[in-house]
Amino acid sequence: MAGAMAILGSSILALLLAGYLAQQYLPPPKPKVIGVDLGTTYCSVGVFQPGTGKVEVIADKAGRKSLPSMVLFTNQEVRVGYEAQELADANPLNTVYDAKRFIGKHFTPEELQAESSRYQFKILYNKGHAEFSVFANETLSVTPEYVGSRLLFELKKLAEEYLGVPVSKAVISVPAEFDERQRNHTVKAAQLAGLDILRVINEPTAAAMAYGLHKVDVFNVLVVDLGGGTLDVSLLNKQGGMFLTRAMAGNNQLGGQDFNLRLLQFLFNRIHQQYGAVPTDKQDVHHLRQAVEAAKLNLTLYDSVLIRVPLSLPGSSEGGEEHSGTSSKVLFEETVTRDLFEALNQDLFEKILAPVEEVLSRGHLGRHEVDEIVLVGGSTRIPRIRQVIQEFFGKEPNTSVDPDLAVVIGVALQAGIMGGSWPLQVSALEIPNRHLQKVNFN
Ligand SMILES: *[C@@H]1O[C@H](CO)[C@@H](O)[C@H](O)[C@H]1NC(C)=O
Ligand SMILES: *[C@@H]1O[C@H](CO)[C@@H](O)[C@H](O)[C@H]1NC(C)=O
Ligand SMILES: *[C@@H]1O[C@H](CO)[C@@H](O)[C@H](O)[C@H]1NC(C)=O
Ligand SMILES: CC(=O)N[C@H]1CO[C@H](CO)[C@@H](O)[C@@H]1O
Repeated sequence: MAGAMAILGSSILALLLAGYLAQQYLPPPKPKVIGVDLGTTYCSVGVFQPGTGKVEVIADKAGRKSLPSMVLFTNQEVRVGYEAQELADANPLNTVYDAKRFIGKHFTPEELQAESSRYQFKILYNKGHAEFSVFANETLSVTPEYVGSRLLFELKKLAEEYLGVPVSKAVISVPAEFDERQRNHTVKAAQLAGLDILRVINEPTAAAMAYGLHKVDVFNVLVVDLGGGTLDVSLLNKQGGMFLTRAMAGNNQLGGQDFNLRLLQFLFNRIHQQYGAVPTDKQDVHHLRQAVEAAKLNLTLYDSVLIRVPLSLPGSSEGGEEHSGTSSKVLFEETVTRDLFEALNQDLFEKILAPVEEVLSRGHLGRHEVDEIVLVGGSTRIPRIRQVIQEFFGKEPNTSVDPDLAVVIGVALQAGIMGGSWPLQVSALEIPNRHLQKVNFN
C-alpha cells in the first residue's frame, strides 16, 4: 500500500514537474489584448509582452510607431494615416483630422459654426453632434466615430500583422476630461472597427503607468501633457495602488503650433528686412512652415540651426538673380539659435504654469508636495519647457519615456493586466472620478 502511494506520489510529482518544465520552455503566450492610443493628431498601438514584461509599440513597415489621425474619403476609397496625409494637400475638403475633438461632444449650432471655421473639410450639424461632409454628394456624411473606427481598424490590422493572430479585444485611452458620452462614442468607434473595449483609461493615468508609478511608493503625481495645440495638466493621487484624478486644468490654445508661429513671424520679418517683400506664394509659405518645424525639432538637440529656403518674392530685385515678370527668386538663409527660439516664446512657455498652479490649488497641495512630475506630448521635448517646470517644482521631471509614446505604453500595460499576463494580481489601476471639471486658461 505504501509502495503504491509512493508510485502514485512520484507520478503526480512527474506530472507536476512536466507542467512546470512546459511552463518554463513553452514559448510565452501571445498577448490577447492590445492597447490603443487614439490621439487627436497621432495614434498608436502597443502590446504587453508576457515573456519580457515589456511593452512593444508596434511599428509600420517604414518603422514608424504612430500614424497621423487623418482619414481621406473619396467616392471610391478611404485612405488612412500617412497615406491620407500625403494626399491631403490635394484633397483638403475630403481629408478629416482632429475628429477626436468632435467625438460624442455636444455642440450648439453656433459653437459648431465657430469650430468649422478652423477646418477646410465641411462640418454639418446633426441634432447637437458634428458630422463631416466629405463626399461630393451633400446628403452623405460620416460621423466622428466612423472616422475614429477607420483609424482603429488600421491599428488593429497593424497589431494582427505583428502578432500573427486575429485581435478582438482592446484597452483604449481618452482625455481625463472626456464625459460619459464622449467615452461611449469612443467605445462605439472601436466596436465599429471590430474591437471589444475591456476598459477605458485616462491618458494621464496611462502616462504615469508608463513610468511604473503604479508600482512605486508615490502619492501625488502631476502630469503635464503639451502637444501640438493643447496643454492638459492633471493631478493624480494614488490610493491603494490605484490612480484617482484629483484636479484638471489646461489651455486649449497652447502648443507646438504656437511656438512655430512665433518663429515663422520672426522669419517673415527677416525676409522683409532683407528683401523688402514677404512671400505670397502658397508653396513658399508651406516650405517655410516645414523649415520652422524641422528647426524647432533640431533646436531640442543643437544650439543653432541654419534655415535655408528658396523663395520667389513679389516685385523685388535685391539679392535676386533671375527675374520673371514681377517676382524674383532668392535663397533665404537664416541662422536661428536656441536662445532666440526661447526668447521668441518665453511668455508662451510661462503660460504653462497657470494651469499647474490651478491644479495644485484645487488639490490643496504645495508645489513641493508633488512626488513625481510626468511629461507627455512632443512639445515637452523643448529643453526650456522642461527647465521652466523643473524650476517651478525645484525637482527634475520624469522624462525618460518617449513623450509621444508614454500614453500608448501605459495603455498597453493596462491591456496586459486585462489579458491576465501580469505577475501582479490586480485588474484595475484607476478609480473613476465622474464629477471633475477641467479649468481652462486660454
Ligand atoms: C446622394 O446620395 C443619396 C443616398 O445614397 C442618393 O439617394 C442621391 O440620389 C444622391 N444624390 C446625388 C446628387 O448623387
Ligand atoms: C453610456 O453607455 C452606458 C453603457 O452602455 C449607458 O448605460 C449610458 O447610459 C451611456 N451614457 C451616455 C451619456 O450615453
Ligand atoms: C539638424 O542638425 C543636424 C546636425 O547638426 C544636421 O545634420 C541637420 O541638417 C539639421 N537639420 C536642419 C533642418 O537644419
Ligand atoms: C528624474 C526622475 O524623477 N526620475 C524618476 C522617474 O520615475 C521613477 C519611477 O519609476 C523614479 O524612480 C525616478 O526617480
